[in-house]
Amino acid sequence: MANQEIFDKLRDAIVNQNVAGTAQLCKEALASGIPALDIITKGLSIGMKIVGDKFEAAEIFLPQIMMSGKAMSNAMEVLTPELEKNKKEGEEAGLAITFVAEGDIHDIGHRLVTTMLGANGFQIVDLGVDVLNENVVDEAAKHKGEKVLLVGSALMTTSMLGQKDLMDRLREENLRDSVKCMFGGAPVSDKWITEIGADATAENAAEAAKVALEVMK
Ligand code: B12
Repeated sequence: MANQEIFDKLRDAIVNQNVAGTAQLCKEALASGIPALDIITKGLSIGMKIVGDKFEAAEIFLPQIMMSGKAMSNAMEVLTPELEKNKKEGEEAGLAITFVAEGDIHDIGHRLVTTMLGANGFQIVDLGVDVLNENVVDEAAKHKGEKVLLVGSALMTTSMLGQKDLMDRLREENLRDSVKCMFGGAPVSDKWITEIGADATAENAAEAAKVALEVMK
């Protein structure tokens, strides 16, 4: 089967909420030599984008997105160990404190970004989802003096606004100069990053790892 056909099948498995079958398709794609990152970016993520568009157009509803999300999570269980196989040993890029913004439980992209940073030599502290800014600030304070990158995800326009508050708190606590700040997720733009005085963003997990290494140099 041509690779494009495989990517289309992966995309459709997500769109059709194929909870049991998506992980199996990933195993088959890996067995046919397709890299895990291509399976995600050229297949599964395109399916998730379609699901989001259909939700916005009220063609599908929350139970359906939950099933697609479950299919994606199952797929990530198969793919994460593959992404970690290419881990760059011995390269200490610094410590990445990763988290999803307060009020936001979308964790698929967050987990992907966290995995890619780990695979690129970062040590990881993963604070999880729906994280209060005060907890992020506390964690940053704990590691003052180390090379620290804050890595925040927000998938909703509402939760993204909390990133400004986080930047303000870091300044108030005199921690701004001891950490780099990278934020991402669909609503985050370069303009927003400049507006709140953060350091960087990136469109996807692979880019996030590249940009993170650059920022920490
Ligand atoms: C799956 C999903 C869900 C699942 C989440 C499952 C899970 N475990 O994560 C469930 C069903 C739980 C859900 C719930 C809700 N959702 Co929802 N959801 C989605 C959906 C369809 C896909 C998100 C996803 O996983 N994409 C796939 C991953 C791989 O991509 P990603 O997250 O964008 O991450 C990539 C990049 O953004 C980037 N990135 C991510 N993080 C970071 C961080 C850094 C630092 C960097 C550099 C890059 C980066 O790299 C990632 C990998 O390449 C989106 C639609 C969309 N197009 O995004 C809506 C969407 C985000 N949801 C939405 C909404 C409204 C909700 C609900 C409020 C619905 C409701 N009425 O209850 C709730 C909110 C729950 C909450 N409090 O958080 C809206 C948000 C609208 C807005 N602009 O505010 C969206 C956009 C749908 C829409 N079009 O309306 N959702």
